[in-house]
Amino acid sequence: MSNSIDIQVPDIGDFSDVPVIEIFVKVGDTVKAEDPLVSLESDKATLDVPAPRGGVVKAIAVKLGDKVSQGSVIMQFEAEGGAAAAAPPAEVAKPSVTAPPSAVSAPAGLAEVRVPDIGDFKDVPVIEIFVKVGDTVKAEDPLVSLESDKATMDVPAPLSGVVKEIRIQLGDKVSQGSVVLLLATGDVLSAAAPVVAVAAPPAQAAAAVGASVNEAAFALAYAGPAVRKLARELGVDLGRVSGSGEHGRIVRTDVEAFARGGGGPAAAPAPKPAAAAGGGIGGLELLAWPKVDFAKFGPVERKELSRIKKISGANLHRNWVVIPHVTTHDEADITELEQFRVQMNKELEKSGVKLSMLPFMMKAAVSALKKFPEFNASLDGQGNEQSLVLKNYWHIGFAADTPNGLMVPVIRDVDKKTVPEIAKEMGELAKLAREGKLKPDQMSGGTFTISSLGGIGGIYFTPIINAPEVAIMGVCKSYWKQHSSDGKTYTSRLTLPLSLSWDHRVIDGAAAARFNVHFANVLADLRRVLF
Ligand code: CAO
Repeated sequence: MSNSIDIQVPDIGDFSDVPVIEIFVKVGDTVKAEDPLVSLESDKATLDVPAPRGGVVKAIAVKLGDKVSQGSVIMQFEAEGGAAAAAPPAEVAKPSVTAPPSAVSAPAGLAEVRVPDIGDFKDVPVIEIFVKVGDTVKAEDPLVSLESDKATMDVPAPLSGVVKEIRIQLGDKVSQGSVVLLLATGDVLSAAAPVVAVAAPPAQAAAAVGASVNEAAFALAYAGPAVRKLARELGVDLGRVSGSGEHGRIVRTDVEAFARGGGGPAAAPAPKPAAAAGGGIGGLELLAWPKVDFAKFGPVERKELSRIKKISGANLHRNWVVIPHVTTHDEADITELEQFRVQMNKELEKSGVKLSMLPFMMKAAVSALKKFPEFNASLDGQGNEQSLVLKNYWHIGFAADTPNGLMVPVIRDVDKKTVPEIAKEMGELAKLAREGKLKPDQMSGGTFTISSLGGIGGIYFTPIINAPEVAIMGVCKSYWKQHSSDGKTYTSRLTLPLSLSWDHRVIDGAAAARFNVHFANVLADLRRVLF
């Protein structure tokens, strides 16, 4: 009897036709259960497929770039202990994130969702629970958030299903393998679960204060889970490793070469355009941060930075360092628009929708972005391979001030929505942001951001670009300004100060000035939106 078994891609959520980006083994290798076999990359996540059991690799059925889905055969193993030792059904009935995956399907049941590999962290408190019993979740929806002294991370759902029981409470301390909740799954279950997505949206990325390893850069580095694990084992600061894989992805050999003391592609040379590559920023040789005993000079209190502040801080810092920002100031005459807004608010009084200036600005932004498409774009790739991705959709983010810090919800397809529709959605998203309930997909996909301090004050400021976007419009409080077209007669006009920050790698000063003029002209006369 042959004891050869097929190794298949396990349940990988909603992903199908995902390319194989790395193969970790070769024919003849002996592997242990849970050793990574291949790495897959969708547009949302990088996942490793671990060995469901130990054995010797007899054949590899895929090559780099092949597209696979759940059930695709990737390898044949000569199984340890013969075919009779194939994954026992008992293990399959209660799959968990950390359990060795099985390619075998089993009847519907309860999945125990456990804390996945979270590096060296142990006994980390649960700081947020995003779901309740009865909620339906999709694979990769965040379930709970953990916060150590170094990092904040979300545990995503490994499978789709319905939450049956929550096994932890806020403040409970958990480690890898701790059961978080029970999930009732669909008709077909696999014991496998995707390893935590490393290409996770910023909300899932760890923000940190590093000692020898820069945790924020580590979290942002473009690498798969197996490579991250290896980097942890070897004590390699991933943020300083250059990737030799496609699009600058860091592969095993890069980490190994770096650990050996540099050389080859992993020598961590000059700072790379991390915003485009997804990698960390190396090469900044700065003085150590001043260490001051503040209490020597007077009484002090110490306050933890909020989770949002840590995450947004790491992102803002990267964007500010990597992007050559320039800010161009201008002003818009909104005298007529303000009258129209007041009038429309009277007409809409019963609808419950209240219009501020911001939804009108969103419409003006779309008009300007359509006229100047390089503002609705992102840089992709690095070096000679770098190109500009021009987007044919107009999703506008807006900075929202929340008790926990700055968040940027995104309104999709602003071009297709009316001003009251935008205002309503903005109100809902701002409320969710203030309650800390925004989901990652409500903060992703933006093509341009508006940061309005108009309700508060100020005249001009220099907003930081929300990478990978290439421009952001900052707006301050409108004020009455004396205006003259001939230097003799003056009229008072309601004036809105504008501050457009733009990425000088993509945009030139003349284009930025034209963008502002068009934006201001549209606000001065909204009929221009039609052109
Ligand atoms: N000039 C004058 N008044 C303005 C104005 C402007 N440019 N923009 C808004 N206002 C007024 C509004 O009309 C409203 O007046 P009433 O109370 O009389 O109706 C008041 O200011 C408050 O507006 P708002 O802030 O509630 O509404 P908004 O649509 O303008 O903004 C939101 C919504 C979520 C963007 C805003 O509340 C917010 O959080 N802004 C801060 C953004 C921020 O922090 N940016 C900095 C990022 S960089 O660190």
